[in-house]
Parts: sequence; structure tokens; C-alpha cells
Amino acid sequence: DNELKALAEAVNAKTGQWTATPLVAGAQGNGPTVQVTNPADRRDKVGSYVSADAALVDKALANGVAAQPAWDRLPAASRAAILEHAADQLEVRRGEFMALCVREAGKSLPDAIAEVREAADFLRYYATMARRLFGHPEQLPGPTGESNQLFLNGRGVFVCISPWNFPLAIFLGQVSAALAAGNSVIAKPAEQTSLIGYAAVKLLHEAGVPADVLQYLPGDGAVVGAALTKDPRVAGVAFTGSTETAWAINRALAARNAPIAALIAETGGQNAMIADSSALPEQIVKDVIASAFQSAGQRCSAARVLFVQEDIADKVTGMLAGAMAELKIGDPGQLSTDVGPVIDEDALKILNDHAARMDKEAKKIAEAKLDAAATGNGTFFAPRAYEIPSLDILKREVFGPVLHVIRWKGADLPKVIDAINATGYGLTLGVHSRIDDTVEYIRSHARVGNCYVNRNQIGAVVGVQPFGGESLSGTGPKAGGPHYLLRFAGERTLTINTTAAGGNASLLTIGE
Ligand code: UN1
Repeated sequence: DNELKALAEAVNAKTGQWTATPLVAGAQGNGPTVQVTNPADRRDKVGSYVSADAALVDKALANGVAAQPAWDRLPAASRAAILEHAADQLEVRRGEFMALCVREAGKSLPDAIAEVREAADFLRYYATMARRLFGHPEQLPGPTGESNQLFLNGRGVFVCISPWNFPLAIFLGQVSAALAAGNSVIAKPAEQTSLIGYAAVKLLHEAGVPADVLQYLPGDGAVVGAALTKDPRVAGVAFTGSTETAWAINRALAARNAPIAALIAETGGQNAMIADSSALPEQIVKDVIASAFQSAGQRCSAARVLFVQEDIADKVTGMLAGAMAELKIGDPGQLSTDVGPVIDEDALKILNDHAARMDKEAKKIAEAKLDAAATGNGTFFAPRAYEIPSLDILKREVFGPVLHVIRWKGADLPKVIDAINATGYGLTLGVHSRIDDTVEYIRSHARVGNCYVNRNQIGAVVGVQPFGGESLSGTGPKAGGPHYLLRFAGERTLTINTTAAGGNASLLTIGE
């Protein structure tokens, strides 16, 4: 673990200053410059970036339209090789990317390590899937004397709008999928993590993606994102973020007099964990702590509500309070830190407002300790747990380290599942039970995308646990799953008459 120590030292040196500008072939950025500071320590100046303006959006779209057909006509294996080369280079340069994840996004060191690994996994997985799906046309059965083939192709210009909570992994996941499928891409990073997005785009350019095939437009979502999604030249959008923003994007795309765009949205959740009295309290507490508070609860997969069966509820909440008292909140660059900062002042305000409401309307089980000396210069929020009577008092997703606990009685499992389904979200669900029938009942009645049994409910592994929800939680298909690339693709069927009377066959005869 000398390597880990060296990485930690590099991260903590806080010497690097990063800058970014829009990357649009043949044009310069000239929107407002945004200063970037470290969420864990606002005195740490991480760098700055120049935002895109409306003229750059227009130029980027024109470039993307012109460049896409040649990229699409490359063999899928050539596109795949470029993505795999980028994955190799990402691993070689992981120290720099980890440092950026810690300093710009406030990621803890273990989260930063996982982030780089997941990003490399996405690049390699979509490369493999592109070879498999796009490598050869599929021969379809048909009557004698006829050949039928199905070809997959890119749709055109894809806009990828990515979140700050997985600024490298989801960013590269969306972009690499769109590229693998033969699209040109305009990447719009989250405002909070534009420097990481810039480094990721440069990585792909250096690996061989042409500058006009992948362009980068940082800036305010209300300016850059809005200009992109109302433009008729956009063939598809991949978006990860809030349900509300997904609605706005959907409306903007629908209002265009243009080809119907593909929208792939991965949005919020009101994720529950259900524990019955056959489960092991130690295991429940360990898994709920990880699911609710790792990454400061800033994952769409995070547990927000623990439904615990009455007979073990006192024991579990007591142990939970004990475990929360041990959580160390502070510098995400220290390996001993459990919970780092939340992303910015706006996020902190939403969490503080929610906590103030819960302090009035619910019973507080525990609040972790904030050490002012370790957290005074950053946007930190102490993890909290509240006991609430029902889901009704939680109106929408609260994106941070707040857990809500609800007790349920033995015969009420169907009501618990109905209440979870009634939130309208359907992303992750944790189950703790050693009764097979209970697990099967929950699995078959809960409308969620990812159900995890007797473990934590975060950290889906690319290619192993395809990730994504239904209803208000997203459109599908699942990221890191075998069908994801298909939504980025168009399909063309070629039918040829191969009998002697057929035009092609007789031309061949004449040719001979
Ligand atoms: C998100 O938080 O936006 O399984 C989605 C997980 C992650 C979640 C990513 N893949 O925890």
C-alpha cells in the first residue's frame, strides 16, 4: 500500500491548479469564467473554467452533424480500440484523476479509487458490447431466395448531460456509450465538476477520438443545456440528474419540430431498505450505514428509508445511533474519513432546511458529530437519522446523508411494499431477511430497478449489476447492462432478392 500512500500524498499536496475551456473544433470559448473551489475547504482554489456561450453551442452542433457519418462508418472494432486505449491511459494517470475527484467533487479516497475503476470499466464494457452488437450485421431468417440483415448505426449528435456525484464514471459512461454506438457527442458536464469532465474529454482525444466527434461545452445548465436541448439537430440526450431536470429536457425535446429524439434519463429515488425480524441486526446496521452515508449520501442509489420490523426496531435504532457516533466526518483526502463534504452551499441549504423540518415533525434517533476544526471551511453536513410515522412526510428525494426509519408490524409487509411503490420512484431496494418467501414476495411486488438482498444497496458493478430504475427514477435501459448501447443506436434492415429473377442476382450473372 505504498502506492495508496503516494496517491494520498499527491491528493493532499493541493498544489495542482486546473483550468478548462470549451473544446469545440475551430472555435474559442468566451462565456463567463467560473472559479472552482474545494467543497471540503473553500480556501483551496482548485482552478477555473471558461463557460460556453450560445455561438459555441451552434458551432459545436454544426461540427457534430458534419463529423458523425465518418465516425459511424468506422468499423465498430476501431471505435472500441480507441475506448480501450483511453481506459489503459486512465489507469496509468489515475493519481491525477483521483486528485481531481477529491478536490473538485469532495470524494473520499476510497470513493475516488472506485470512481476511476468504474470509469475504466465503462470504457471497456461498452467497447466489448460495441464489437459484439455493431461488429457485424445480424443475419435474420427469411424465405428462400431472400437475404435479410439488420444493421445498427449511430443516430447523429448525442448530448450527454452528466451529474457531479459521479463526475468521471457516469460522465465517461454516457460519452463512451454514445461514441461506441457511432454518434458524435457534445458533453455538458455538471457545473460543479467541469474540470474533471475536461480532463476526461482530453483523455479521449489523446486516445484517438477526433476533436469534432467529441466536443465539450461546460457552463450553466440554464444557458448551455437549454440551448442544446431545444436545437433540432440533436438526435438524442443521455441525462443523469434530478427527475425535475429530466422533465424539463423531455419538454424541450418534444417542443422541437424535429425528428423525435431519444432520451435516456437516469434520475432520482426514494430508496428503501426493508428489514424483518429474521435479519441480523449487526448486518442491517453495517449495510444501512454504508447505503445511507457513504459518499455523504450523494448517490441516487442511496438508502433514504429503513423499514424495520417492530420486534427488532429498538435494538437496530440503538445500534444505529452507536455506529453513527463513530462516523468521522472531515477531509476526504484522509483514509480515516468516513463522510466527506456535500457538494456546495445550495446542497447544504436544502439539507439544513430538511433537517429543521424533521426536527419539528419527526423524532431524531442520532446526529453524527461535526468537528468544527476539521470541517469549518467546507460544506459539511452531519449525517442524521430520524424516526418518522410514514413515507407521507417525505415529499421528494433529499440528496444527502439523512436516513428515515419507519417501524412496521408483522402482517404489514404488503402495505410496506405498496407505500414504497406509491412514491412513484423505483430505483434501489435493500432487503434484510433470512426467510426465502419474504424475499420472493418483496422481489415480485416491488417496482424497482435494482434489488439487493442481505447486503448494502449501493455500488452497482458495471457488466455485473446493470443499474437503473423505472417510473420516476428513469427511462432505462440500464447503464452497464447488455442493452444500454441499443438506445444510442438506429436500426436499418436490408432485404435482398437473391433468386435468379432478382435484380441483384441477374446483375451478378451479367457481370460474370
Ligand atoms: C447515481 O448516483 O447517479 O450503484 C447513480 C451505485 C452507483 C449509482 C450511480 N452506480 O451506487
